[in-house]
Amino acid sequence: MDLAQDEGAHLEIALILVAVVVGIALVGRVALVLHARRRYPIRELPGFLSDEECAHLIEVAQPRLRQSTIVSDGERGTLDTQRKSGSAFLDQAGDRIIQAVKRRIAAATDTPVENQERLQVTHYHEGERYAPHFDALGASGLDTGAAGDRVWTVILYLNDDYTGGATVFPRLRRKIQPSKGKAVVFRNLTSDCARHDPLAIHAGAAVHGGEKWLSNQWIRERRRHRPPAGGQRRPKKTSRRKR
Ligand SMILES: O=C(O)CCC(=O)C(=O)O
Repeated sequence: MDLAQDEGAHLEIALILVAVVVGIALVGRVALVLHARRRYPIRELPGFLSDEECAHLIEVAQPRLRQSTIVSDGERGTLDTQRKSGSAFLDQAGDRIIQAVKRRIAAATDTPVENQERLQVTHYHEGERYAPHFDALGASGLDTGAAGDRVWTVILYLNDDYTGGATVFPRLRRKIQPSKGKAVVFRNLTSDCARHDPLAIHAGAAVHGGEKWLSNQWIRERRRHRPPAGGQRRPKKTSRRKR
């Protein structure tokens, strides 16, 4: 074998080794993502809301929209470039449509209505988005109080006449395509509620054309509101859950 042949053989062996290493890394990556997807199911419920319900939520929210904020370093109400949108929390008192939507969410998630926060409606203009984040408040250092943290998130898509704006779960390599009336349900906490689930990180991708409307229902570990006067009271908790 002359020198040129020798070098050629070495190059071939090196290329084969690189291909084997890259192949193993890719297969490993795919296996990890498949495992993560199996461990972390996301439910998609098409047709969860009617067109009338979607229109109603937008109509009630529109005059109440304020620039969206995030929870950061244990503080609520922080303005931050990672979340660009407008949003409004809606009261259910006296609104039969919102009450019906909340009851449906409670039934779909097998959780009490009393554990729900107020419904939030979010509106994105073209170019706006929400960078990857956790909905669990403990993940941002907030003291979550007696109701505990946000166990579940239910996203409701209120329109779909825009481009871009998918909901993305980067660690699952999963993109949820919004469609009007669809609900998406995912869990924010580990099964023992001790901390946030790292797979729950998600984002609202930038809207490329048009405007995007959605609603968030966050569901806490325990009830949030006092029962009406004369109603049954739960015994007071004496110890806080570790988080
Ligand atoms: O815009 C989206 O698709 C996701 C919204 C979201 O994650 C949120 O509002 O917390």
